[in-house]
Amino acid sequence: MSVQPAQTEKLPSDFLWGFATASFQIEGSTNADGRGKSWWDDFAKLPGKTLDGRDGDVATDSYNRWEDDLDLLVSYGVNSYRFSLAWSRIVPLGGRNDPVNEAGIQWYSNLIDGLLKRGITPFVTLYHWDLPQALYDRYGGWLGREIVEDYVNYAKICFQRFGDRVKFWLTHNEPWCVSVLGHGRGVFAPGRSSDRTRSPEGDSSTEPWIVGHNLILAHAHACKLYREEFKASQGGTIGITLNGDMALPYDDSPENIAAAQHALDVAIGWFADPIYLGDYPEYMKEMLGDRLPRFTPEERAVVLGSSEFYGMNTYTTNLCKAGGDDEFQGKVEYTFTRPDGTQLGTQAHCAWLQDYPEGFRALLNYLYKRYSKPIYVTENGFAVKDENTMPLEQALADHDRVQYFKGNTAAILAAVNEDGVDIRSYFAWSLLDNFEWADGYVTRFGLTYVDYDTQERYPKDSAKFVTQWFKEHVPSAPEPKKDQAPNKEPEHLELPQANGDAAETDSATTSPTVETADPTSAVKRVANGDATTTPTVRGRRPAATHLAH
Ligand code: PNW
Repeated sequence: MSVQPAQTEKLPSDFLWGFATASFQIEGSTNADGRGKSWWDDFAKLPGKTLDGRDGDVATDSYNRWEDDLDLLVSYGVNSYRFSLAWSRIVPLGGRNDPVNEAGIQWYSNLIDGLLKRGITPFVTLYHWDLPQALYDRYGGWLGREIVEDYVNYAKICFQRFGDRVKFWLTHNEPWCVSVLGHGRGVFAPGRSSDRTRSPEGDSSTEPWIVGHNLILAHAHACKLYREEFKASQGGTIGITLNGDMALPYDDSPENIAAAQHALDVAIGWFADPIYLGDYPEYMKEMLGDRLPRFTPEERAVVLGSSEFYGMNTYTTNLCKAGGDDEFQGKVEYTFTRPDGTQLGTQAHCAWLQDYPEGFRALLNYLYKRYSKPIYVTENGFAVKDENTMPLEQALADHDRVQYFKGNTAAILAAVNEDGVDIRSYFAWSLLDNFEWADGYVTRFGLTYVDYDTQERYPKDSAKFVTQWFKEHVPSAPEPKKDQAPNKEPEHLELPQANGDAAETDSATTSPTVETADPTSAVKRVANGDATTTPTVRGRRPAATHLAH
């Protein structure tokens, strides 16, 4: 009798995997074909704003080399590619009464056709941080409520012009970063902060919360529009993607257990709770009082349920101690050093990132339990320490990045097959080394090395690992039998069900809390599948529940 390979060792055959990029980080050609300025264009040129003093004018030159980049994707064997549209290429001045730039639309249209021709599913972000400069000059960008209408107008153009071919939409990338890094810490465009050594204007105590509110409303209204006017005919799905790293208590003390939950509330719950559960977390209301805007009943009705899935960008895990006055971390201190003095994982080039796959698995479980939505992992990656100063050969042998992806792909597999988490995509950040925002080109996140003098691309060992891993773990979709294949128009391609088929948890509106103190024990219990029994979901075992109750 032949033994079939165990199903549990695989991901579903419709699992999307590939690499992610963002327009400003790769395109360059900032003056080409009628593109308007984005607020990153000039910000990056201000002295001291990027580590190496370099800007995004050339980046990886992908505006010119897009076909080579698509061929690179083919060589990696991906079935999907996540990229973003530059708002200021499509509406150069950004606003709802401003002209549309056909040349910009054409460029993205060619890119989308190029992907489809190669059998690669486009996964498109509408806003990955490159706001048209004109909207900042006009009313302060995300600080002005008018942005909601302008964003929805831009989104509508994208649905109209690309929605016949694009079936996966992300409204915003990482609104926490736009709010906090752009308007609180002042390290990303537009660089606003109360710190007058950093910025001549800004109020870090109020502006990030206003910006966050407007980002949520813009997201929600774009989703509403998509569902009312496009979804039925185009058959796609739409959601937001949030950054957020696992937060584990530093030790067993009740205040540190609470601190880990507070960290999650501010990093993730700030955006996810209104969108999936209906309101800001209680902890944020307490912490901020009337500095936190409130949703009117009308707003709440648009916001709640706006995102059809959970878009997840995650990089690391933090150990949390109560204390400090940093509101952007929920008045919680982060460390990678355990009580016994050991490090949580391997240190990356950037201070905020260590490798800890157990945390990734725990976060997948936490999010699935708390928000009850299918999860699309839209970013995950690692920057090897000092890679920028290594000779090419050495940089290509990126052992630490390979280890990172080994751990996190295993975590995905276990979360799907052992924990029952409904995960539908994995995009490694990033296809290429690229413009890493305030880090300039110093920090390299690519699985492909870019020589910035020649723009040559060289696959790193990590690209080879990821490619091979997904080849082995995503079964190619079975060819439909002729007599069973319905006659489908492209716009009725079968899509993963985005609505209402996630775990039916009994606690969708309660607040699960991080319940355990010793991070390793929390994670071991996840790994051991030591979960409370809940009804089986979609034929898979239920999500582990002990990080959430
Ligand atoms: C994400 N942090 O940004 C972005 O979506 C990408 O554009 C970026 O290149 C990538 O991660 C790597 O940094 C982040 O400070 C930027 O915690 C900063 C942080 C997290 C994510």
